[in-house]
Parts: sequence; structure tokens; C-alpha cells
Amino acid sequence: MKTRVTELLGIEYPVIQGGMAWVAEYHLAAAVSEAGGFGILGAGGAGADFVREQIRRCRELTDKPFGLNIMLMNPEADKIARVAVEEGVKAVTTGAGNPGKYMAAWKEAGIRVIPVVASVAMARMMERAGADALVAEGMESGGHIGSTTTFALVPQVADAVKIPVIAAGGIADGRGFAAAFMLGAEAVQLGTRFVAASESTVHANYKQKIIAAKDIDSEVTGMSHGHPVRQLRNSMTREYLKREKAGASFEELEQMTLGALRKAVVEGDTAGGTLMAGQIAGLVKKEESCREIIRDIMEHGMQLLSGEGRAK
Ligand code: TUI
Repeated sequence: MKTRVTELLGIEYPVIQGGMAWVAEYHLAAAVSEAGGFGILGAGGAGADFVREQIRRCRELTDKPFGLNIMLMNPEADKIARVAVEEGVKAVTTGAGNPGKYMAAWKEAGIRVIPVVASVAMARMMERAGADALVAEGMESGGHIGSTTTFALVPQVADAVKIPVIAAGGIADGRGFAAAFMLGAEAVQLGTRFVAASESTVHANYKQKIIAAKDIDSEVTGMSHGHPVRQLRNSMTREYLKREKAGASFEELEQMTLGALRKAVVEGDTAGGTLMAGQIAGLVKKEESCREIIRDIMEHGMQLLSGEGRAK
């Protein structure tokens, strides 16, 4: 399938794997790119040297294009922005902030720049700054989120800009893919379903929690301090929300979560760790390869878009 996004990134299918902190390491990104989608390495809170190593390892596993996500709250974001140029990734996506100050350098290096936005105002600003495409991410997503749903955000962003829009948040199958295209998107970005992929190296406990999750099993922490993060409900979120409600300071709450994502991903601590996941986790029923996931989305999605299929 050809869209402006597949052309921009040089990929076969308009399916992108989100650059999730700790989760999106080189095995996963390479597997998605090898399957014809677009894999993205997630820099998350990592240091620049670690990110450089990830890029090099990914390149050993695939000749296909892949990207790098830079979480802009990372204290080493400046250094990582330079690593992207030095190592020559195909595209950079950004999250949790405004990447304006890096865009000239990335564009000059021939890197495709795709900021993740959660509002129309930010989308317009990024287009003016020279973005090649945008990810419009609704609040159904896991991790750091905005406050508008995918269903409302995607058509409004698509109307506001001329560059192609990639829809994210609450999408995990062919129905979500078809719906996103109906709303004006030219590709989709998925996170949660890829966390449970067989090539994903997250702890088996984390995958099992996503597979067991129901529609209402996620919770948003940090809303009162302007840093909302969606994750699966557990002892950690209960304690966090209790303290947040009691008026705990941002610093105290931050202290609680420091290292908690690593605890979930690496150690499989499903009680005290942060199990970031989107609201669509209830739809993820089993562990499958990236190739199977992309094939399922494309087959069913195309059927629906051509009017031949019915929703399952
Ligand atoms: O970035 C994400 N999702 C993330 S980042 C992340 S790492 C993390 N780890 C621990 C605690 C908190 C975060 C986990 N998930 N999604 C993209 C996204 N970007 N969603 C919303 C935004 C956003 C928010 C504000 C983009 C721009 C923005 O603008 C602020 C400004 O500077 O104007």
C-alpha cells in the first residue's frame, strides 16, 4: 500500500512501531522494519552512548530503514539529537515536548522529522518549523499523554496541516487502521500490541499483564502536576494516586516513579513497576511475531477500506 508516509520513509506498509522508552530496543525495531513496517528505537531516558550502540546494533540486524524516538525531557536530549545526525537514522520522532531547536540540523542531515503532537496548535507549529509528517497521538495511548482522544484529534490535525498525519492511540488491529484512514491519517503508529510481540525483549510478566488486561485496566497518574502517564493499574498506581490526591509534591511523586519503568521491563516487577500500556491493551490477546501483527493489520484493514470486509 502506497501513501505519502510509505514514500517518505521508504517502507512497504504504513504501520509504525512507537519509540517506547526501555521497550523499543533494537531487536523489536529491526523486526518491525524487516516485516515491512517502520521500527523505531526509543531513547527514553537513556544516555547518548547507549543510543548510539542501539542504532549500530539495529543496523546489523536489518538493511531496511528505521527511526529513533527522542523523549525531549531526557537530560541528554541535545547529545542524542547529535547522535541521530552522526549515525544517520532515516527518521526522528519526538515526544513530550517541542523539538523546534533541533529541526534545522536534522533536516540538513537529510533526516525525516516527525514530531509527535497531542494538539492542533502544536501540529501547526511543527509544520511551520519544517516537519515532514506528524504523529497525532490521542490520550488512549500508553505513557505520557495529552488530553484529546484519537477520534477527535486526528481529523482536526488532518484539516489543520498539509503534511501527512500518522494516527496513534487506541489502534491495535485492522479496524483501528481503517478507522484512522477514514479520519484522514496516512499511516498508523502502534505501541501496546508490539510490547507483547515475540521479538519484544520486555520481561514475560509485562507481556502477560498486557495480554490479561481488560478495557478499563489502565490508570492515568501525574495529572495534577501536568505530567499525565497512562499505565496498567497495580500497587504502584494505587499508592501514587493516593499520595497525589493527598497533595504530594511533584518531587515526592517523581521519586516514587524513578526507575519504575525499568523495574517492569527488565525485572518483571508487575506490582511496583510502571506497566505503561494503552487503553487498547484489552484487544491484545496473544504473543505474535511482528510479521504476524503487521500482516493481520494490513489484511483486515485493507478489506475494511475496500468495503469488502465487515468488522470482526
Ligand atoms: O512521549 C510520548 N509518550 C511517552 S514519553 C515516555 S518516557 C516517560 N517516562 C517516565 C515518565 C514520563 C515519561 C513515555 N511515554 N508520547 C508523545 C507525546 N508527546 N504525547 C504528548 C506529547 C506532547 C506533550 C506536550 C508533545 C508536545 C508537547 O508540547 C509541550 C510544549 O513544549 O509545548
